[in-house]
Amino acid sequence: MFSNAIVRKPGKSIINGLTDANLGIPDYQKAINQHKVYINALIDCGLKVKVLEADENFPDSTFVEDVALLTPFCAIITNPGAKSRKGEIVGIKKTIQEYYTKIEEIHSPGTVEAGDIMMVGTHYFIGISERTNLNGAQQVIQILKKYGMTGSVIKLKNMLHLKTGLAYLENNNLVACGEFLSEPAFEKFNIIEIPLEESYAANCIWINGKVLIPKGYPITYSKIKEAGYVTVELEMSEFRKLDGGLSCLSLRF
Ligand code: CIR
Repeated sequence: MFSNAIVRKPGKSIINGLTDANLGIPDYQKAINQHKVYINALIDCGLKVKVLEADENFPDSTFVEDVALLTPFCAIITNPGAKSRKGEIVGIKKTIQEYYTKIEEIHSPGTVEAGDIMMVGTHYFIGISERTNLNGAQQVIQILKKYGMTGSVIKLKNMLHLKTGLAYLENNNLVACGEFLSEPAFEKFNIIEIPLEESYAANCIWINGKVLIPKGYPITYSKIKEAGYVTVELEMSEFRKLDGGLSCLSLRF
């Protein structure tokens, strides 16, 4: 169960965020409105939400998930692989100090973005991607070990981040799409398969028994409902334009 979340409001500079999506430039006002609804959904899931002010220096800083990994035993400040995002760690570190006394950091040449890390109990799957390298993943695994947890790596082929195409919904249920459907490391899970045409919806989040999914993905919606979850649909159009999904917009702990 989670008790807290940290989010950061999108800034006007969101129009300059990194993207490969080809879906156009995000509309600032719409992004703000979608972000407000997102915050309310987190509150409805029982979370106390800390809302950080926008940081105009970092266009992608609303995607707070990437700059820290918050475990029950320690926090890890990452070292983003995207150059324009490296400076985001300064602001998040200050906030995390309000919640954690045990704070670890990833150092160069290691790079890690925590969108590449999926928690399954005390085990963490770490994607090796264009943003997270093996050195960074090994640093994470060493830190996890120190606190009695474990980690293992998964090599990504096409996805931006591991959780772009995966979501763990507890109870051994794993939402998976594309390259992850044939990944041997995930064979032991009950796979909820998301078809390629709805791949964006594979990034959904389990929070205290409810599952938040993006609006407009009917197959995903029915599959997750059929699996027995209370599902909440949220409009994500503006964040999708920057390759950002539901998990990216918060740190949940
Ligand atoms: C980026 O490319 O870094 C942002 N535009 C999107 C980050 C999405 N974060 C995530 O998947 N965890």
